[in-house]
Amino acid sequence: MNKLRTLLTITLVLLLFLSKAENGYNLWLRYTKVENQVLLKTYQDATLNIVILDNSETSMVIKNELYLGLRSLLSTEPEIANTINDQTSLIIATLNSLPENIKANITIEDKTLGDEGYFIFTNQSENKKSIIITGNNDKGLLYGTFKFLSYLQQNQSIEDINFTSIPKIKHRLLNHWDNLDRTVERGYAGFSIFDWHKLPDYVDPRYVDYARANASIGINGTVVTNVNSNALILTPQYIKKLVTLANTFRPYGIKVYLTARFSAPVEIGGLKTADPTNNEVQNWWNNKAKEIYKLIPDFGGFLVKANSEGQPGPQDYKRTHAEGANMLADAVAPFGGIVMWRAFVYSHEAPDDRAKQAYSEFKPLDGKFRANVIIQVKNGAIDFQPREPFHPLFGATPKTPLMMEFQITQEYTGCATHLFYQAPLYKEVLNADTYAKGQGSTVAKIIDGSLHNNNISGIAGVANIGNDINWTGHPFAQANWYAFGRLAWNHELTAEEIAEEWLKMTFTNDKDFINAAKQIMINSRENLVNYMTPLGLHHIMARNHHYGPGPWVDGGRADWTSLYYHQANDDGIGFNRSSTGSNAISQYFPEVQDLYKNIKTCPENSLLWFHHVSWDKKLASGNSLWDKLCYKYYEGVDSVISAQKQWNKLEKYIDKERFDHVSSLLKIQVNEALWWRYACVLYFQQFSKQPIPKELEKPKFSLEHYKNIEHRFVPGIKNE
Ligand code: GCV
Repeated sequence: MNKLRTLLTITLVLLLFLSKAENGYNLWLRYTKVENQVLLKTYQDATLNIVILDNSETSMVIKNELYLGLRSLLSTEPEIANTINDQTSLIIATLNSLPENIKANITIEDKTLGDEGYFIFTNQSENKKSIIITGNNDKGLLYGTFKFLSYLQQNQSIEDINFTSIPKIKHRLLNHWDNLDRTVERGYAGFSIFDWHKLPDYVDPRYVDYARANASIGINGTVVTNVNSNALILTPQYIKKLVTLANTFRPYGIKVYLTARFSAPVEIGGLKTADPTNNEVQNWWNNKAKEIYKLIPDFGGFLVKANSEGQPGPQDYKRTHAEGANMLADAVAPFGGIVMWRAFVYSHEAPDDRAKQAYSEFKPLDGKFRANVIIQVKNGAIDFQPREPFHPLFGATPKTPLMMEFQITQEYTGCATHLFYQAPLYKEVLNADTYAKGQGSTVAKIIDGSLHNNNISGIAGVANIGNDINWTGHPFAQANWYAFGRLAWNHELTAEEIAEEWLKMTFTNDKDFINAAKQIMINSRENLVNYMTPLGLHHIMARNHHYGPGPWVDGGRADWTSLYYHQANDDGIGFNRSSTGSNAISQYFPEVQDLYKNIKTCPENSLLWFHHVSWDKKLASGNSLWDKLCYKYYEGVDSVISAQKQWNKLEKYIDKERFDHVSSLLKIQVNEALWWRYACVLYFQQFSKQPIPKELEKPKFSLEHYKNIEHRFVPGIKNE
């Protein structure tokens, strides 16, 4: 308790110091003074009397956050007490500890709030109005407190506030692809924030701010190690280090999870096999689980990447993914742990279309997993592309819960130099209709467990966090972390609502700024698709680091080349996944097949994902495919240039540091969008053998020039 108190104090001091410079460290928790604050107007007193009727570690966190938030937002010192008196204007208490006279005014059934939900309302008793934040337990109070603060940050009216919120998804996790040496696979914001070398004794105050940020958006779990995992993390030395992280995050409602290397019993356990049907192997994992839970009683469980991209797995012993997952599930089940088993499996030795392989592997295993296993599925069947149709596994396994894996970090979408707001992408997938149980069977309803009545549900986002001062490299990349958390809590929110909240709390409440910046964010997704991979193109990025265009990438593993995906030749371009091609389309329910199967009616934005289309084919818009492809690449660049112009008009509204930072990155983005456009148009022109429409600007350089642009030491991969 004392240690935590000291840590919180250090954090407070650090925050006050850091908040002087607008370097982005404070994320959306800036808590700058809000003029004409409605709270003060409503309560008409300069002092806020707050009572927190709880004594847990989480309550201490709540107290600190309120103090930090209110004293900056309102420029007034809040008084925080343990007993209610006439002056009390804000009461934070669990339903159990609320005084009876207040409880009597609550109509909502307490049990409907679940473990994490909260209820904020205005209580009127004896001429005195007060705001009550309540829930079944202290986690709900914490989430409610952050919500309350966000009302103030956004200067929203809290007059007669009455707001209930319950998360729709149970496990809301970040996945860190962070290595123990602090490099971050596909990370573009510096090194890992987890300093394993100095753990367990040095508790970086940044861990607390990380936990605050996550708690403020409802994230309740973190997998702190890379899915390409290192068995070392399961040794006693590292488990001890993990204890410090677990203890630091616990008051914020965040559980820690680990990735489990399937071959660990051999690598660190001295066994000769990791075969999941072997008794010694099972015992090894059972004992490992016991060892972890003894030190971390609320340890969340394991995330596993098996038999994928060279990772070991049950298939090394001719066992199925279900046999592998169940062994680990049995080890953690007595302690309430879960296993998140990834469906990201494909092999270049398999003759089939990569897009089909996960479904082919997992669909037959439906119903064969233990109750505490959840299959983690990427949003699309290839790999986090700027646009992919939803993964065909969604809806296909009624007896097996599936969780979503989104990528927050921008591996294929401009690393940390492109302004790319991902909520529109996330929403497109969540809202997609799988037709698994007729119309309205959205992906969202599958992952929240409501469609198939699963008792476990989850969503994961591959983190974009590093030790850069602003956490995410690009200032706007913070919005993707924020949006992920908000949608994990409530997938019904719109991309616009989330952008607006984030902008207000991160920059300013000025309406003109919000409207303009929101437009830039919302448009950024389609702009990026247009200048990178329009009309359903995919995976045509540079080899390995995936930074910049590489439609010419060939050689080595076929399914890691661009030629495999775009299939451009003299006849046309695109991957034929219809019944005359790989027939990947057959993995979807009939209504979805109907949408995509016909080249004439397939939505243009997914055309080349499903069809090989001739260059001269007239599209619905009236253009030939070749002309349309060119127009799209040009439109993408033009829209980024106009976003840049819009941004440049916003200088007067915000601080110079962050304005300049974004301006410089937009310059890079414009140049890189041009690089993408010319490289792709010139490359594909070799096959179309047609001129670029004459009204479009001609490329300044030859294709060779673009092919020769080489980037060394791109972050996020092992560089040589
Ligand atoms: C962690 C892609 C990425 C890899 C990543 C893999 C995965 O292939 O390029 O870096 O590995 O996805 O999700 O496992």
